[in-house]
Amino acid sequence: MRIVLATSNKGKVREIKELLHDREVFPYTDLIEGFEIVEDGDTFKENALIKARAVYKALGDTDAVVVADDSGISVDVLGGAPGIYSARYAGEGCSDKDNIDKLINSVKNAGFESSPAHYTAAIAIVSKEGESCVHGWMHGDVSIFPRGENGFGYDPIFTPAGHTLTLGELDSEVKVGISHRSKALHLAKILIDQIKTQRS
Ligand code: ITT
Repeated sequence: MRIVLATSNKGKVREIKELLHDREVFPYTDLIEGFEIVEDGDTFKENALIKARAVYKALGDTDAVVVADDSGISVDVLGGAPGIYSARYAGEGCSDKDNIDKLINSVKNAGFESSPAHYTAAIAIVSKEGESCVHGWMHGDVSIFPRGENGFGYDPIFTPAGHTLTLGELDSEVKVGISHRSKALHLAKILIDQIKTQRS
């Protein structure tokens, strides 16, 4: 059963492939030309479903099982920002570094050096059997002092609860064990297995 990832974020592809290592997984851009998907939902769930539906439709392969991830970081002292706007916090087409710099400035301007924060991942699955969506969260703190180069996105400024190193410093296996994406994918795997059983 072919699982197609509706994402063009290389960091997500790397992590999802690692977590679904025992299955046949392709980023959709290996199969068709990448295209822009307007993520105009109000929640992680809505945006994940928008991406999964768009890629399922574009593939034209009714047997495909399409998996999309919509995720982001919510910072307490910023009232939950950037949330669903995490990828484009510093503007359309900005880099991870631009986003980190903007987040650091926002936390500083609010008068803090750190803040409780959490990552959310919504994983949507779209196939001919129907649509579903599951979530996972990872809690911790963001700090205005970035450390480490591992991971992607906001990882150099995020220290997971119970750890002293940032996700930029921790090995990828540690992140896989505790991340929002891993937790959501654990649930997604159960749904993917149900589809497989239904088809056999
Ligand atoms: P696709 O829509 O193509 O999947 P994207 O990067 O635009 O890629 P999102 O709209 O879901 O994806 O935005 C997610 C952003 O949230 C991502 O770009 C990071 O800035 C941040 N993010 C999500 N998960 C993260 C993680 O595990 N580590 C660090 N940053 C993360």
